[in-house]
Amino acid sequence: MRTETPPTIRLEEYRPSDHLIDSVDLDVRLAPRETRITAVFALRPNPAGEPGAPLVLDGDDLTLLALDLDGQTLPPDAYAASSFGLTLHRPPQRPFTLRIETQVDPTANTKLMGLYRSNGVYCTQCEADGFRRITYFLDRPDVMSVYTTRIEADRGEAPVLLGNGNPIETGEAGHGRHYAVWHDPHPKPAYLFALVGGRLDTVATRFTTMEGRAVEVAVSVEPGKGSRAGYALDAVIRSMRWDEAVFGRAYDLDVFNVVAVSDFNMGAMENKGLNIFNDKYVLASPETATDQDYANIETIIAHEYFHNWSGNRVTCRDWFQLCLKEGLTVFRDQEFSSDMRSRAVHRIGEVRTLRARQFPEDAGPLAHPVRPRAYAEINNFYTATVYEKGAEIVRMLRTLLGEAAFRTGMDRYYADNDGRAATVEDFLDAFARASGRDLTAFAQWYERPGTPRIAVEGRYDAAERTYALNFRQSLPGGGPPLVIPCALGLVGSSGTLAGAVCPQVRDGVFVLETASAAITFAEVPEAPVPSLFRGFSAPVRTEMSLSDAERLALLRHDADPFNRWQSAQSIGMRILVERAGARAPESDDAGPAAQDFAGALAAFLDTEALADPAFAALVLGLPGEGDVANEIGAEIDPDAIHRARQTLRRHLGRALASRLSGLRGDLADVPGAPFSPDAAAAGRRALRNAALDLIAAADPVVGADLARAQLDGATNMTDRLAALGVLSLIPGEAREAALAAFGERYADEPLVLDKWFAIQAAIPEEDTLERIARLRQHPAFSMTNPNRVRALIGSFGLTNPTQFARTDGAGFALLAETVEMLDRSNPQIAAKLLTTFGSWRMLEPARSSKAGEILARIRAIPGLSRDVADIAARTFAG
Ligand code: B3K
Ligand code: ZN
Repeated sequence: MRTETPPTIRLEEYRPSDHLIDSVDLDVRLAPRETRITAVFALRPNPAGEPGAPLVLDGDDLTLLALDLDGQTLPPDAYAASSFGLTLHRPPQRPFTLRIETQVDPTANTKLMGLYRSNGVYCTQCEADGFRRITYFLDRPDVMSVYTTRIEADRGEAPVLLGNGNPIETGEAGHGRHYAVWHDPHPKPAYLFALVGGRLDTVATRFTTMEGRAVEVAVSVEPGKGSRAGYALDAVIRSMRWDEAVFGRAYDLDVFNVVAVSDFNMGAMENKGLNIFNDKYVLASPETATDQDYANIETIIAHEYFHNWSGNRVTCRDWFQLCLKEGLTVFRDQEFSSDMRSRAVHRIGEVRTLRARQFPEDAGPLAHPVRPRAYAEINNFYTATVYEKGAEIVRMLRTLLGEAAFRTGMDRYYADNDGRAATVEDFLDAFARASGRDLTAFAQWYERPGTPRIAVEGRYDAAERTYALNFRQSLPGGGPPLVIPCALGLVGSSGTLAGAVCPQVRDGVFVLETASAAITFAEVPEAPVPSLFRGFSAPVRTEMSLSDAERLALLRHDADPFNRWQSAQSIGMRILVERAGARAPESDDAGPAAQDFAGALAAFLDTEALADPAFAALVLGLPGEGDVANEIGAEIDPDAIHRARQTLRRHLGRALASRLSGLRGDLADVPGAPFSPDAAAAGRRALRNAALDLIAAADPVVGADLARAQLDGATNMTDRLAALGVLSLIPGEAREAALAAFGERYADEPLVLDKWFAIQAAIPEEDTLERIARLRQHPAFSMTNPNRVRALIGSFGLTNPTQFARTDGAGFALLAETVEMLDRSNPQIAAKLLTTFGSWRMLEPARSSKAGEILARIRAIPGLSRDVADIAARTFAG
């Protein structure tokens, strides 16, 4: 591990590479401990670079075995090599060939970056800078090359050999070894390189593109798990079809491979023609996967596939432009999932994620613009801001330009930048030209951190029949105003007031471009309730003092489902914030506002629950404890928030009890009916289980009985896990017995055990720390598997606020110990875990001072990785 302070890399210091590599020929001879890589590069000086500059190749933990230039061995004074780089002091000023032989140890590679082994399967992860752990290279996304890869391995150990592009040759290599050669005709940056070698089961099918290309589509998984790969395979086909229909983008190779491995740092990776996945996002069966798992698989399969155009065909000039591929591709996967499922329900889910993950990031010490301007460690910038807020920017662009101009702009972006490494400016330029609009002011969204606040006031003039709205925007850091599309409408006593007109509102959208603005609606027959930011048309916080009665009117009548849900959330939030702020004790009675709220929910359930169960389940779901903490924003007391939420859940559970059990009956599965993971069936399960949760909150005895019965009779993991989750919150023998039985039943199913670890880590009780200590000794737990660590330790930090932020500091200490331990083997995962401290300064003083002490202790650990040192420094400083 290197100890010197790494330099900060800055956007304004971008310079093109002094050299280019047109082609890369690799010969990779796989072996568990000594894999040898022979790389032949066709190099030339970059006309846009500095003439005569040295050639500085990146490396990371490499052993150099041999080096020659145009077939000639280089004299020792011509170059300098270490395991972290290779420099040719005076490279030729003409095209030349460099041949480099390196050796790596895939078995010892616990960072899971570069070439490593997962359960015996050789695989690679190169984004952002893992290729330099395979060979020396110009490891930057604006150096694009055509790759040919020969992969050789022991046939018994690795009968399946996969690479980027198309397969062109296979054969015997002697001594029980064989090889495959893959050629990828599309120039690409090194971060998209991949190979796989191992024993794998494959399911496959064919897809013919709209251009008539027959594509072999395959999903490969660890042996014995092929029966769980079908849903992912189908999701690939639906993604291919959708990208053709909606964006006019066809696949461009003869094969498309997805491979699932069990040790993976993130969700998946879009390597050209060879997407490699965390198996959590591929494997699914009714017995092992929840509805959420199915939905995640569908989304992530689509996301990685869509990168083939938004990321691979058009890639990023440098890592500051990461949102160019990630924000855009998240937007594309969100649209896909919305088309596959319920658009309204999906949008609510997107916004919940944004608020739970991105808003706190944007309000804390790790806040950064969607396009950051500086970084010390790029792997720490694969954030909710770059991904989720990045997607919101693309969505706003579509709202501003309209569907047609947006699509024209996308086409232009692809046409102008195909095969290039592009920038955010290139992206916006395509839309500006397609629409004739000046997007200079809009571009500020990429540059400014922090969530804008929009304060709104409304005034009705009965005599004039007008309604005036005043908007005022403010950004945490100050600065010029942003361009903010606000989709809106006015709602009257029986629905949207369609006759109300306002010249500044076009197609239902008002664009706020100045620090403040006033607009007036005419022909308003009655005092309306404004429905603002319909569909969450901008990633902002809205401040408007509506009464509960007005919010309930929106819940009843608004044409916009998002705002119907939002109004229920806002009422719940107000009650929770008030009780938590007053440090109120837990109680059976949550007060008069909660009574009205329950009454409105009862009416809502009576009229709508069966028509759209998925939506009803969302309306019933109160804001989470983290959401309430974010709303309070200072001097947070997680225990007070927990008590407030318990009180309101109990109150609603009691008030709605008979309806909730009625719904559970109405929504019961037909006995013997086959399982379907589709949105309609999942929606019924969601409402049934939301009802169970509230019933149990109101009456733990009844709840425990129902949950036990559901656990025993469940025919799918969604129902089983929901029941276990309910039981896990009711202390006693029954809980312990249920947990033990579940653990035994799924002892050989690591992905199911992850759910079991996570449920236990979330128990809001004093002895959860001891429980976690016990679970760390469980035979299935492993510190080297990122999914296990995230399930047990990560989810403790993210989903158990009362125990993570304990006043004695023991919860923080558990995270810190894990970070310290993991930093030695897998710094990326360690750094990610450490980000759970992001909101520490918002805690009440007793807790924040403990968190501060522990952060200071982490910072002082000698030899910290760059990943962890960077997060620790920024978290502490902010
Ligand atoms: N592009 C990858 C993420 C790589 C993360 C590197 N630390 C997956 C994705 O966003 O599709
Ligand atoms: Zn992505």
